[in-house]
Amino acid sequence: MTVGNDDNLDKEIGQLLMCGFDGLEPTPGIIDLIENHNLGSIILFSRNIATPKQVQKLTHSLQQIARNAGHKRPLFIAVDQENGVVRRLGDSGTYLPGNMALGALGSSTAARNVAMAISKELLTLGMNWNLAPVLDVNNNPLNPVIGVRSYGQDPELVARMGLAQVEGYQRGKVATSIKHFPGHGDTATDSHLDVPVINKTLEELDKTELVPFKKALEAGGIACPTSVMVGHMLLPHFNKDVVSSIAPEIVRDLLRRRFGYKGVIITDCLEMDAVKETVGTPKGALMALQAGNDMAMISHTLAFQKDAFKVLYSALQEGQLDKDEIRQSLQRVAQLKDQFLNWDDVLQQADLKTMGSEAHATLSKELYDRVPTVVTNRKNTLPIRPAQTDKILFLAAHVPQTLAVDSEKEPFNSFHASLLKRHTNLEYIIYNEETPDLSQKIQEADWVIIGTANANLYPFQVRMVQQAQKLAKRLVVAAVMNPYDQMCFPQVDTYLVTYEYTPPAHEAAVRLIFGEIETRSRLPISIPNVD
Ligand code: NAG
Repeated sequence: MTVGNDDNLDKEIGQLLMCGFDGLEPTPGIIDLIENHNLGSIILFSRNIATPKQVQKLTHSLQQIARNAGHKRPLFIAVDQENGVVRRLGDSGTYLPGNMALGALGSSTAARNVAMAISKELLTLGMNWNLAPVLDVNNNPLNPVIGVRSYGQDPELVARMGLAQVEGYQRGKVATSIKHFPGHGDTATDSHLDVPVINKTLEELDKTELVPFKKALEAGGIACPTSVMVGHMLLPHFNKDVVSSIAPEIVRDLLRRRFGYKGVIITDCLEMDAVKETVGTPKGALMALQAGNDMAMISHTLAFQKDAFKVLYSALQEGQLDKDEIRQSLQRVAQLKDQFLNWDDVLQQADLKTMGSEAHATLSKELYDRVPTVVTNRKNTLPIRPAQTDKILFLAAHVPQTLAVDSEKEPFNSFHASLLKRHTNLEYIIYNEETPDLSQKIQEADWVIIGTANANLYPFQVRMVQQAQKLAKRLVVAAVMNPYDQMCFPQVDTYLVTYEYTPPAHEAAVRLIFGEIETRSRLPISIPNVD
């Protein structure tokens, strides 16, 4: 394999970066990085994806640009298609359950089938690397960024589901990243906004956080994840100064040496505040490679991406990067490319009929019908049987932003649409901090349905639920994000969870509310204050 000759390391180092850009077609900035800096991997977001046809054209042009610029190997084109609340394909792809919904089903076959279906859609669109699955164990109800992106709080469940999905994606010829090593689950801080501190020793991590990662890395053959993404958490027992993604104690000592991981190690996005606001993004890229990562991710800003290249070129010249290590990283990335990519395949345009195919739609319906969980039904309010003239009041929380990484912004519109299909005497009110008193409407309605989204993080919803619990004739509370909301109103009699606010998850929840289907899932987490 011809990678990493001494004299051309700076010509090759672009293979160790993953960058994103803002546009539905290649921008001058990204073209420059591919043509003049040998940028080897691109990350796409919702901003790059409008229609299947457009995105297919986009990925094809990117590959063509790389080919014409003399790249030895095709580009990796990556995306966060975690499913559930973090999905970049939008309406271009089939909705399939995200991690916690799958955790609630507990079926590794379902998890594998989801991954296989998604890998077909990704490949059709020219994306060959899914930055998934999340292997964080969500054992902190106040976690603002992982939550339903995790399969649950049981490390064994997380491992079982995660392994099935890795296998599904990779069988479908899509590379994976298990993330966010060594575990972003036990923190109440979002690394997009600040530095989460995980004050655990190795022994403690070994019991929970590391279990799924370790099991995944021990898996052989096709089920062994092709890459590990290292998150930005401060683990003072390992390194007091810098976050995990740039700490050699985590990347080189723990992941590479102790676990003996031979695949590609990539950082989480270095533009997140945990890095950007501490060491800075370009320097973060250098520190990432010095710490033992093979790849550094810079998702958004061209100026940072260009500065990172500058920093890396001069580091190579000044001997701040170990050339042997860089050569090994280049080798790992090249090997991964050879495993998944070839020019003929990436330059061919796949049949768009795969997108949202009949088979995928059937899988989606079949799985989502099993997703929602009725957690509490003390007065047997569920299923509801409203008389035609009954008034249903649907109160939906408007939360400013449910998750820094999510894709959808108004969580309840599809819930409302599903209710309306079944009952027209329905009033829909989106409520927030400022909503004037609704006691009269609540008292007058025959049925009140309240939608909450991370009520434990946005407490104005708790007040609304408590008021309705006192005043409503019959009340149903549905949590459409984290299932933990009930910890703030444990006295509520009727509580169900959907694990995500996607249209099919809402349709299934409404089917459950009206008794068209029954609960077939189990909460994959426990709710504090509730037995
Ligand atoms: C980060 C996400 C990561 C994703 C990456 C690229 C966290 C902690 N990190 O914002 O999952 O793969 O961006 O989009 O959510």
